[in-house]
Amino acid sequence: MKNILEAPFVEEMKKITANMYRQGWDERNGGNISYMLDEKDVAEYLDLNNVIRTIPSGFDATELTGRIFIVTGTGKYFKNVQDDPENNLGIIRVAKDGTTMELLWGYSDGGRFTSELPAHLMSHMARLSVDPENRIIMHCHPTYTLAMNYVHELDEKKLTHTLWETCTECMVVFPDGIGVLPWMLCGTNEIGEATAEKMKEFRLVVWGLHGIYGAGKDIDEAFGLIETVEKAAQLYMISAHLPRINTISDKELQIIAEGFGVKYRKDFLDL
Ligand code: 2HA
Ligand code: ZN
Repeated sequence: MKNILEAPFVEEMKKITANMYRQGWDERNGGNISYMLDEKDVAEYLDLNNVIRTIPSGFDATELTGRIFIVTGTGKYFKNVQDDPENNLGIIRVAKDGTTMELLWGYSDGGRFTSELPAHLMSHMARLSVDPENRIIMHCHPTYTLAMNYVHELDEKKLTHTLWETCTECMVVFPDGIGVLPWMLCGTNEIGEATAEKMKEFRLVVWGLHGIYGAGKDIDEAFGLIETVEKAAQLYMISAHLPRINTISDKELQIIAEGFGVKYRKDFLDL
């Protein structure tokens, strides 16, 4: 059996949590990531018959029975993952009943997965239903995106449009737009269900006055989506109070979409 601390998926989780912490998006225990793994990859590092303990999740994820995820721990700090992955991360498998998680590795101080597991697993189900390649759900509190939540309407079309017209690359990176939820209590099955509903349509979902969710086939895709939104939100926040002289027009947004051959939300433009 190979050393789990050298597994590429553990390495990836260490690198991305450290990077996101450095961006200032994951203060204290803010943010969480879940990454669906291939059973055969995990089997090189762990005995899949050795369940350390079982942890009830409080919601039904029967569709994901047998699926294995590496997930950040509740109350754990992104900044600490790199130095102590075994305590701050866990590898869990969805048990047959769909509501129990089998711990295969990690959470070594007796901890458990993020309180946002309902939003994560329900979002995995939603994304897999439209994109079988999806592997990552990522949540964080990017500074400018969040600042924008206080000064911009929390409307999917308006928020997407403002970001699209702020930065040429936005239309290319998230032509499918951004879903938006109003402020809701986090850590609940309700916000999980609402997030998953949006995830059927969007890879990005803003949690109003809280943060953002990104989804993707790998860490680069999920991170790249959030990073691009955050860059555009930063440009918006440092320029929105100044007189606007130039902007990318809807016609130009259409030209970008057609030039790059991306399928975009035409209903989010006013042509
Ligand atoms: O896990 O970010 O949404 C801490 C959070 C809750
Ligand atoms: Zn959060």
